[in-house]
Formats: sequence, structure tokens, C-alpha cells
Amino acid sequence: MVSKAASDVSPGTAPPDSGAPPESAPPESAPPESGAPSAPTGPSDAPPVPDAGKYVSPTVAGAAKILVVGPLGVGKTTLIGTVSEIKPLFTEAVMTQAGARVDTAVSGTKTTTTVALDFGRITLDGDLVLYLFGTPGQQRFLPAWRDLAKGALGALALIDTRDLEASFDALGNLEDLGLPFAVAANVFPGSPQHPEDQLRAALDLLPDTPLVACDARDLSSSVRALIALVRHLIHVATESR
Ligand SMILES: Nc1nc2c(ncn2[C@@H]2O[C@H](COP(=O)(O)OP(=O)(O)OP(=O)(O)O)[C@@H](O)[C@H]2O)c(=O)[nH]1
Ligand SMILES: [Mg+2]
Repeated sequence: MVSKAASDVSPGTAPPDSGAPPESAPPESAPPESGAPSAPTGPSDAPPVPDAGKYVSPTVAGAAKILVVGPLGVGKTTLIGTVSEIKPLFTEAVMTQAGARVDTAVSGTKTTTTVALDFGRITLDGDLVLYLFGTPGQQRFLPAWRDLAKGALGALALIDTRDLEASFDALGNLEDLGLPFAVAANVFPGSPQHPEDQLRAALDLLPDTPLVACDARDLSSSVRALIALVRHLIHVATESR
């Protein structure tokens, strides 16, 4: 149960800062590990500690590596920047005419794309740290994605209901990798609202795969999507025992 409203979480200490180097290296005290995390009930409510947001809280008991995947321009980098409690690492490069020949068209305001990974961190409920790894959106970066997936416990797959087909590659990759995932429909202006059963059918989702709506620019909405994923991972881990 969510005992603390996602909206209660205080935003990360560092705002998204595209292209800037990370303030600190990925934390060493709690490397990504496999196994079922304990149930999160919401974002961190641990008391503030010096440098909170930079160092992992001493109350943290577990950690999980999570991929954030989805097609080009669906909002992966945005979501990681929104939720990260540390200054996120982004690897944005300017989109060029060369890419225009092979990439799907994206909004006119988008001029950069992730070319390696995004990295961020969020503590849920004071005791579970998620290390978030955003993948590039283009299928031609699949080899990089496979490397990023090593040691991951699961994935949050962002979709755009204006172009469901664009999500098929990412969802197929997760199935090929055998990585459990939750789907979050990132809502854009003009996004069609499909009934859930139709959306599930169109995406060929398993009945227990979570499907939630989110706004990648909104903290509580994005955290709710991550909580849905972690609950699913716990369910999958408990079922397989
Ligand atoms: N309206 C709206 N715009 C969004 C939302 N999420 C992201 N955007 C915008 O959509 C654009 C693409 O977002 P990115 O976060 O770069 O997408 P991405 O999935 O990381 O893209 P690639 O790395 O190129 O695959 C940005 O201009 C965001 O401001 C959303 O929830 N709603
Ligand atoms: Mg990106």
C-alpha cells in the first residue's frame, strides 16, 4: 500500500541539467544487485541528512538497477531528470540531418537525443534506492541497450499513445531480454485516450504487466509509475520462488 502520497516527495536537490557532467560518480555504497527489493510505500521520507540527495541515505537497505526505455522522444531523459535526487547524467547530442533519414519524426522543439545513457537515482520510502538507466530511443542503439540491461532488475517502458507502433521495438527488446517491466503512457497534448483493454491488446501486454499513465515532467506522477514497476518486480520475484 502507498502509505505516503507520491506528491509528498520533495523534488531532487539538483534540477535536470542536460549535458552537464554528474556532480558525483554513481554511488559506491550500494551497487545494483539482484533479488527482490522490499516493498516501497512512496518516495523517501527519511529525515534530511547533510548532503542528502548526493549520498545514499544510511537508512537504505536495498538497491535495484532499473532501465527506462521507450521510443525516440517519448520522455525517458525527461523522466529521469524529473525524479533524480542527484544531478542526473545525460548524454545528449544534437540531432542531425543524417539521423533524419532513419529516425522517426519528433516534436519540432526537440533538437537533441540520448546517444549513450541517462543516469539518475531515487530513494523510495527511505530504504530502497533505484538506479535509473535511460536507454537511447533508436533501435540502432540496441547493442548499447543490451549492455545497459546487465544486472537490471526490471524496466519502465514509456509509450506515446500517438504512435503505439513506435513502442514495439522497445517492448520486444525487453521480452527478448526476459526483463520484467511496467508500461507508462506519457501523456502529450493531443494524446488519444484509449480504453485500457484496447491499449493492452494493442501492445500485447501480459495481464499482470502494470499499465499506468504518467507525465514525465511531473514528479509525483513519475514516481507513481516507478512504484507500480517496483511492486510488479516484487510480485514477479515472489511468484518465482
Ligand atoms: N507535453 C509533454 N512533453 C513532454 C513530456 N515528456 C517529455 N516531453 C517533452 O518531449 C521531448 C522529448 O523528451 P526527451 O525526454 O528528450 O525524450 P527521450 O525519450 O529521452 O528521447 P531520446 O533520448 O531522443 O530517445 C522534450 O522536449 C520534453 O520536454 C510529457 O509528459 N508531456
Ligand atoms: Mg533521451
